[in-house]
Amino acid sequence: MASQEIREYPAWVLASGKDPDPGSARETQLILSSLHFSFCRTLLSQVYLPRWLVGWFQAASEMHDSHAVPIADGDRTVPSRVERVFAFAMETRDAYAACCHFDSALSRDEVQRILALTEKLPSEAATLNSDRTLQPERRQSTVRWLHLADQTSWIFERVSELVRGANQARYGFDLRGIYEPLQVTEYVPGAFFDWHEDHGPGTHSLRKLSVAIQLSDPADYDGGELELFYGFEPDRAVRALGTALVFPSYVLHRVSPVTRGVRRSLVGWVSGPPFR
Ligand SMILES: O=C(O)CCC(=O)C(=O)O
Repeated sequence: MASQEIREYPAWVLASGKDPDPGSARETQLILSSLHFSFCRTLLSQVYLPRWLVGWFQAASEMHDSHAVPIADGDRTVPSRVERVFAFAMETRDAYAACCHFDSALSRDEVQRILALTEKLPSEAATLNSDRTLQPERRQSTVRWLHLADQTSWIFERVSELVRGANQARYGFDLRGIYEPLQVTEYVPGAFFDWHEDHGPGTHSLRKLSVAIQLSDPADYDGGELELFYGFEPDRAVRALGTALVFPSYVLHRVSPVTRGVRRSLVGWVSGPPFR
């Protein structure tokens, strides 16, 4: 039936509430197209929408369109498509940065305290993903886990402070807290961690900001560069002991193979409801 057809109209049809071809379109059919909203399009074509809802949609769109920059399209005037995409008010984060760097986030003494606490903990081979698979071709190192306890709470507080600051200044993510133990990673010669994101399926879908703090003196090892990829080429993290990096958990990063000595790092993840 003609009224059931999904027709490919430019997106402004919904925006303006005007039908470019009033003879054949049904008022209850909302037709979206050129922005590839195929999901919405299919959904809307399958359901009956009450007239009041359609009217509300159109009124909301028209209110927005009064601010839209009109562009000429033949003999019609239509709102620009860019304006159309931003149909509802959204705030941009102009201060967004793919990575926040903190000099001396931990003092030498604090690093020593963390290493002393960690020495007593069992060490295990580092795994990948939330199902914790061993993939030595992608990651080789050992890890120890610092759980929240009286002796460790100051470390969690320190990590939270860093992340809270970075989040307020840069990201504005909806964060709820540190839901995983902190990881102390040890890289001996040959150890490395290939390009990866900390974000992913399962529990990792809640990870939003990652923190990595250098626990080794740069003179004590070679290689073991922490690199982040968010532009056109990798960026190297500052190696100085106590330096912290905070970055969105979806940013690609890696640790190149250590060629001499031992590199240690403290890594944490701050979580919140999945990105939406
Ligand atoms: O050792 C580091 O600095 C970073 C480790 C890392 O990328 C991770 O554990 O996800």
